[in-house]
Formats: sequence, structure tokens, C-alpha cells
Amino acid sequence: MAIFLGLDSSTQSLSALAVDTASGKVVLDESVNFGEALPEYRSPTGFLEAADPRLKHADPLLWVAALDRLLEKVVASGFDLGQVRGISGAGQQHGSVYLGTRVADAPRWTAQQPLVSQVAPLLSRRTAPIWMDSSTSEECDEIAAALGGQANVVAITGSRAVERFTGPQIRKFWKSEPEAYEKTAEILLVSSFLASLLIGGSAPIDYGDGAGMNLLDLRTGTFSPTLLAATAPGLAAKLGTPVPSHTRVGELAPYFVSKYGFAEHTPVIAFTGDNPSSLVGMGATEPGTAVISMGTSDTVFAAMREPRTDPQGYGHVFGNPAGGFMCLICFANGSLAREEVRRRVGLSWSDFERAILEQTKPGNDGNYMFPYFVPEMTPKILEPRVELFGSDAFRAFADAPASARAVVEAQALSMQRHSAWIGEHPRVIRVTGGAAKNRGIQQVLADVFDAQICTLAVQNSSALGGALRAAQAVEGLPWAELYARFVAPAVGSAVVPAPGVTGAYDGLRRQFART
Ligand code: ADP
Ligand code: XUL
Repeated sequence: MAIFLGLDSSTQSLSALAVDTASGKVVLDESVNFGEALPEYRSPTGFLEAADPRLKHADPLLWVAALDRLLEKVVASGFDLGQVRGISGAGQQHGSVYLGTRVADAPRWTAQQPLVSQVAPLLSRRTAPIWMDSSTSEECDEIAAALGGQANVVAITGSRAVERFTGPQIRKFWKSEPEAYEKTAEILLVSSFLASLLIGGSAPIDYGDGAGMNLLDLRTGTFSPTLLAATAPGLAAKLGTPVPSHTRVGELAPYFVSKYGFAEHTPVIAFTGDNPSSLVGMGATEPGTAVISMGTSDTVFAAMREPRTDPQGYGHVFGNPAGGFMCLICFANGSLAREEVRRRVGLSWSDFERAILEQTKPGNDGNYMFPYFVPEMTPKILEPRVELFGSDAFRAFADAPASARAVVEAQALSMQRHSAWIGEHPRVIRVTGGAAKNRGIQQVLADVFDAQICTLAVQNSSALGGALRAAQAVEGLPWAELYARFVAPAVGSAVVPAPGVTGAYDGLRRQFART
């Protein structure tokens, strides 16, 4: 029996999932919701309130406290962490943590104190900008100008300079707080921060998540000197050297051994971004299988052999943790927009599902919504913008079923429009994330993409991806074997397009084309 643990520090929660490679079973699935479990961090949906809607920062200590909280919960459930033979995991992408003392140079974690009080004195910046932040347009323009245009940034990094990416965020920090930047010895991504906590050292950034920084040269796998220079002075020394995702970055710190009963010398494999990790957890590391992930953000992604880029500039190329590349398009108005609609019209999730499946029909009788409750990156909309077109009741948010369908139809159509550049029409799309279990959402996706939608038996694909990556790196098991054991479609999960609906979205398509 060999047990491998995957962690996923996402926007709203930290999860742990363990697989037993001998039995092919998931033997642990626990999580801690940040808002519910740690209200003292005043982050009900994982980030701090700010007056400016473009500013989205989180308290990195929340993520540290959640790690102790989660492991306490796992031990209390009776699970023996001493069986774990390897750990990997993932973090929400692009977010960055700033330390005045490198973790490698900090005192060894002591089990006499909670981790959070040992990490707090290391921070050189109290907050961590996260992927939802869209406050760095000026810095993006400056970086693009220094490179001679966005096309050159795309050619090196696989993405235009975009607001949420780490490079523009670092530049803003340097410009606004030069002294604090100067005192920063180490900048970590959420993923490498988690791995650093586990090893009690400085864990390197992997190619999967590193590609979301506007700093990594995709061809060489190193940080580009031109981009580093265009971003902030002295940056190379603060970032370390990026590594392939299967790299063993160290072994678990004694803190976790004595506190939670892990075995000594448990290997820790590089952490990656939540989307690259989901690519593994969805069994989609070979080209041909598209994935839609609906967590806090909605993302559409797929493996790619060669890095191809989006001519419109919204898509990104990241490292595929199994080697090669993946493309990804991200939408900020995912679950938070669906939740906001649900709140305004007072529907439970099951009502929401029924509204779509039973009370409305494709095309929504001409009731359309631009669902930009928070600033959006795809398409780029910096000021929140919610507009309703259609009947009077609908426009007054007084038609609950039509509101539920309208937000989901708009999201699905936007995903389809902005992923068309990938080229192939996917016949089957695998869906994951908190909203993926919603049959109404699945049906709209099937209708809009004209594709079969299927869910997998294991829901938490990013944490599963972490566990599978640890198994692959430590035991050398082939991906195909791991997928055969853990990445099975849920029985009876396939949802197919309703007959004759393709024309139903023409009105909404025209409305979108005008934006
Ligand atoms: P993240 O990984 O980004 O923290 P999750 O994948 O855990 O997010 O998804 C959380 C989201 O799932 C919640 O914000 C909620 O809106 C959504 N969700 C939960 N249940 C349902 C449901 N039945 N239908 C639609 N959305 C749901
Ligand atoms: C991807 C992105 C989000 C975050 C949070 O580019 O910004 O999907 O990874 O999940």
C-alpha cells in the first residue's frame, strides 16, 4: 500500500486528498473553508475587502493558519498521516507572497508554536495580491512598452502582460513601496509558498505555475532576463530558479512529523498552479480532452503539444505538469457571479438547477445578461458592469428562473467564444470545480458547446492532481496507469446537447458581438 497526499490552496478553501495507489481508492478528502473556519482573517470569500473593486489582496497568514487547521482536522478524523509516502499540491495561480527573510534562512519551525506566529515575522508585505486583482494596467503597459509591444511579451511568456500575473504585480509593489521591495529577500507564488511551509525551506517555482508570471521564457524554462529587467530591479535574486513540476523539492519539516505524525523524510514534490494540477486530476495531460473548471473562477483549458497563442490576447500558455504545455482562458465572473444572482433572486442551488432545467428554455426568451459583477479579464472589463436585456420583470431582477439561466448562458457563451482559437471543436468536455455538479449548468454547457459534458468520480481535481503527481514522481508510475485507477467518469454523468438548440443562442451571440 502506498498513500500519496495532494493539497490544494484555492481561493476559498484548503483541501487535502489522499490516494492509495495499491487499492485505487481515494482514502482521504477533507477541506477547510477559509471564511467559515477562520473568520478572524475577515476574508469570507478568501480575500480582504477593499474600497477599490480592482484591488484584491489576501492575508497570506490565512493560508498558513489553514494548513495547521486542516492537518488537525485530518488527524481528528482518525486518518494516519504516517502512511503518506509523498506530498504534492497546488495553489491558486498568480498570487504572490513577499518575505524579508527567505524561508531557507528562517529559524527551523518549532512545534512549540503555531506555524502562523513563526511565519508572520518573515513577511515584508502584509498582504498578497491574488489572481482577482486588476489594478496593474499601468504596469502592464510599461512592461509591454519596455519589450517593444505586447506581441513580444506573448512570444516569450505565452501571454500578454496581464493585470493579475505576478510580474506586473511585483512591478506595482516596487513602484509603490520601494523600501519594502528592497527589503524583500524572497517572492513566492501561493504554490511555492505552501511547499516552502511544508519543507521549512525555500521551494522553487515550477514551470506550470511559473508560466503565469509574465516572467518565464517558455522556450528555455528560465526567467527571461529581459522581462526581469522590465519588471523590477534585482528581481532575479528574489525568485530563485524555476524547476520541472516533477522535481523533489525537499522533505517534510520535523514540525509536521512531531505535530501530525507524518513519517520522517516524507518527500515533497514541487507544487504547481491549481489549473495545471487539475489538468492532471482530470486525466487531460494529453491533447484532445478539454476541461472546464468552475471553482471561484471559471477556466477552460487543454493540453497542447506546441505553445500556440490566442490572437485576441486573452488566452495563456502554461507548463503542463506532465511535460509540454497547456492553454487556458480564465473568467473572473464564475461562481461569484452565479452566487450573486442566486442571492439577489433568492434561489437555493437546487432551485437554481430546476430553474434552468425545468422553468426556462435555451435562449431564455430573449432575456440576456452581461454578468460582470467584479472586474473581468476575459473580455477585459475593468469596472463591474451588470446589464440586463429583455422583459421588464427580468430587467428588475424579478424573474428568478430567467436570471439563473441568463447568467449561465452568458458565461457559457463567453467561454465558447473565447476558447474558439484553440482550434478543435471538443466533442467531450470534462467539468470540475464546485459548480460542476449542477446539472442545469452542465446542460447549458452541452447546448452552447454542442458537446457531451462529463464529470469524474473524484470531484476535487486540483488536490487529486497533487496526489497523482506525488505518486508519479515518487513511485514512477505511468500516467496512464494512474488515470485508469483514479480518473474514472462518474457513472451516468454524461449530459448531451438538447436536440435543435444551436440556433437558440444567436440573439445572445449578436448581443455579445456588440460588446
Ligand atoms: P475554489 O477551488 O475556487 O475555492 P470550488 O471549486 O471549491 O472553488 O467551488 C466553490 C464554488 O462552488 C462556490 O463558490 C459555489 O458558488 C459553487 N457551488 C457549490 N455548490 C454548487 C451548486 N450546486 N451549483 C452551482 N455552484 C455551486
Ligand atoms: C488562472 C486564474 C485562476 C486562479 C484561481 O489564470 O487566474 O483560475 O488560478 O483559481
